[in-house]
Amino acid sequence: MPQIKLGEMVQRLRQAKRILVTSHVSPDGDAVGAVLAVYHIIRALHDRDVVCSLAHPVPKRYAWLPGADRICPPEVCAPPFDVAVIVDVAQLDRIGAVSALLGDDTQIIVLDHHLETAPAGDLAVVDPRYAATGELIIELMDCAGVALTREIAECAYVALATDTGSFKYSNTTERSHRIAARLVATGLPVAEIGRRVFDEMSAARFRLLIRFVNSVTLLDGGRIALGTVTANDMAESEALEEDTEGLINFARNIEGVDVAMLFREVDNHTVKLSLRSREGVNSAEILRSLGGGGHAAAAGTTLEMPLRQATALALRHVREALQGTL
Ligand SMILES: [Mn+2]
Repeated sequence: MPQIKLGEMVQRLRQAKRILVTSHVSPDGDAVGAVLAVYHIIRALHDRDVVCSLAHPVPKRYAWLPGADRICPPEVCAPPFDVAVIVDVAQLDRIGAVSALLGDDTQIIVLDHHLETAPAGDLAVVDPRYAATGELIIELMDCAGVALTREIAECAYVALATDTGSFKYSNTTERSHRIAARLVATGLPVAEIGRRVFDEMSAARFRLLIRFVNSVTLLDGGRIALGTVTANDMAESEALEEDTEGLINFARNIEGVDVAMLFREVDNHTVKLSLRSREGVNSAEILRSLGGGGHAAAAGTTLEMPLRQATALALRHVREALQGTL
């Protein structure tokens, strides 16, 4: 019953005095877009204190979004907050250092669309049928009776366009397009947004892309594509963490590949693993026993072990999952 809960969320937002809005570490387009759309919606409800904070910096490709300059690192935000709105994630350990801003009296409101059975929070709408948290937030906006502005539209459009891979992933629904149509109708420059968000890349990202592509190997008759980004690749390319976003898609797009794996070595004992899979193979399920989360088609986790060990372990899980599938 999302509508009933959304109504209750609006009530709580109206009554709140000081509101914190946040999302997950390593923020992507949906995280940044949803945080900022919620920010503009709350500001339209009342002009009370609203603080946006993310544990990691906003990636450059989203820095032009209206309000992005208001997103602060948690160190410079002063609690207390009576309400915290957490978007695009449902677990408090995923908001990183921002969790230090939550007090015992802070009411936690969660809005998310990832597969999640036990969301944190006093009030949560978690519905994996939504392609992006940005979609849910437009429903929150309607529920609150807030008029759609160009600012809200830009933020929600980026959320929606990134999480649906430009409206081409299987999570894209009729609702995604209907919402997008409303957003575009506010006069959005879709070509310019598309260029900024999807096409443009820094020279550092290009150098990293070359290294990543060279690392990709095809295993098990081409069903598994495995690529690696080492700490050395990052340093030599002078790349930022945000430059790794989407690299895995090049591996996933190879004909015949059922599962693409990207291992990113953070340091000697930490590896970030991303998984992408075709329909019929559930990435989130594969990574569940490895502490991961996400969607059926795209999931990720962090493995606290050296790269070689992480690769062997994850590969074993993927191979087990592929056994018995065609
Ligand atoms: Mn999302």
